[in-house]
Amino acid sequence: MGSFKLKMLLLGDAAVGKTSLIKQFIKGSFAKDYKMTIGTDIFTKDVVTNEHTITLSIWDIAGQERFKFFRQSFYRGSSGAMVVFDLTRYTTFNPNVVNWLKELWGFTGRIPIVLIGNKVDLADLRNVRKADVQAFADKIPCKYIETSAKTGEHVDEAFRELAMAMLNKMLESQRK
Ligand code: G3D
Ligand code: MG
Repeated sequence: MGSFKLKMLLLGDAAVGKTSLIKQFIKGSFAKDYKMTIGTDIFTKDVVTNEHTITLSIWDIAGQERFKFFRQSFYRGSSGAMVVFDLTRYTTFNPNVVNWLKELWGFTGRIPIVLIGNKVDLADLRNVRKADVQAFADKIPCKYIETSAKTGEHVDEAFRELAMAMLNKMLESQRK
């Protein structure tokens, strides 16, 4: 049984649902810290597996989506990221997911990501085809999950998936 503390980020355009996803995931059980200087909220939650406890330090870009200048210290030391887009607004997926990925990996190298199509509950307003996103995710490659921060659908799974990917990558690099 091991305990690990890992930093993860939520990236994506304004209003795609990053903060809502975090709030849905952590519900009552959170500690929140605010880094005023860099405009970032930090939340903490444990993910428990059969073998390990992973304490996630979850960094929310918190309204600084347009200010690249602030983001160097945001990215530093992170082990993984959720890249979130809004299923009702196509440009938040294409081209903007690629832009977020380039910026992220430019700072961190190729850390694990999970791609999130959020607001799946708004079925009538949907503007992005699942097959198109899946084809994109297969190329990267990364896991693609459709969530609703409103109903909670697949939200826990998304965070667990990323936590496991980050842990596996860390354990792998320790073995080398
Ligand atoms: P951000 O942190 O990425 O900027 P927010 O996004 O979490 O602030 O969410 C932006 C708006 O989208 C919010 O609406 C929020 O309630 C809504 N939203 C987030 N996720 C979902 C979802 O899965 N389904 C639906 N239907 N709405 C969602 P308001 O009106 O408060 O600005
Ligand atoms: Mg936000």
